[in-house]
Amino acid sequence: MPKPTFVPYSTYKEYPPDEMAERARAFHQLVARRRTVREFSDRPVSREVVEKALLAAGTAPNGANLQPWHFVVVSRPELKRRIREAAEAEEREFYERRAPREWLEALAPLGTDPQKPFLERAPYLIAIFERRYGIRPDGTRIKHYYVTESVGIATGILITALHHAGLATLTHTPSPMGFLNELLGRPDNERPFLLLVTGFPEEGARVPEAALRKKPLGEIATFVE
Ligand code: IYR
Repeated sequence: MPKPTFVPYSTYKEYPPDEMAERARAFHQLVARRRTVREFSDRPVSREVVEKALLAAGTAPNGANLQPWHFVVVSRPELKRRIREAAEAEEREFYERRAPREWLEALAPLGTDPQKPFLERAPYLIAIFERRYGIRPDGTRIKHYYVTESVGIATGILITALHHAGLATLTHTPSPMGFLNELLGRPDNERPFLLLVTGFPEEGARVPEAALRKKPLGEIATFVE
C-alpha cells in the first residue's frame, strides 16, 4: 500500500459573511439564466474556451480520483453529419415506436421531435464517455468506482463552465448511443454518457416556456434542524 502524503489546502478561500451571501446570490442568478437550447448558430466558438471548460470539468470530485471520463470534441463537419444521421435514426425509432405514451406526454411541453439539425449546425459536439474501467499497460483491468456519479458531476461543471463563458448547451441523449463508440473510434471500456451540444444560440432562438418553471426551495429541499 502506498502511504498517503498530505499538503496544506492553500487554495481555500474564505469570504466575509456579507460577501459570501452576495456570492451565493450572484451564482444563483448566473445559473438561473441558463436555458437548454435547441436552436444553435453556426458561429464559430473559440477552442480555448471549450478547452478551459473541459479542464474545469476535469476538476470534478470523483471515485478514488481515477477520473473515469473522456470527452471527445467534434467540430469536423463530416463527422457531425454522421452523428446527426445516426442520432436521428435512433430518435425516429424512439418517437415513432419505443417511447411509451406517458413519456411522450411528459416531453410534449418541450416541443422536441426526431429532427436534430443542431447536431450539424452547432460548432462543437462534446461526446462524453464514462470509462467503465481502466486498462494497465499489461492489459489487466483497473476497477473504477462511482463512474456514473463522477461523470454526472463533471458534466454539470462542464455545462456550468460553458454557460459562465457565455455559450449555450443542449444535453442530448439519443438512446441507445452505441453509435458514438463506432463513429468516434472509442474502445469497449468507454460507454457514451451524453452528447453535449455547445455554441452560440441562433439569433432569435426561443426556448420552451414550460421549462422556465423551477420548483421552489420548499419543494426541492428539506432542512432537518
Ligand atoms: N432523446 C429524445 C427525447 C428526449 C427525452 C427527454 I427525458 C428529454 O428531456 C428531451 C428529449 C430527444 O432528444 O428528442
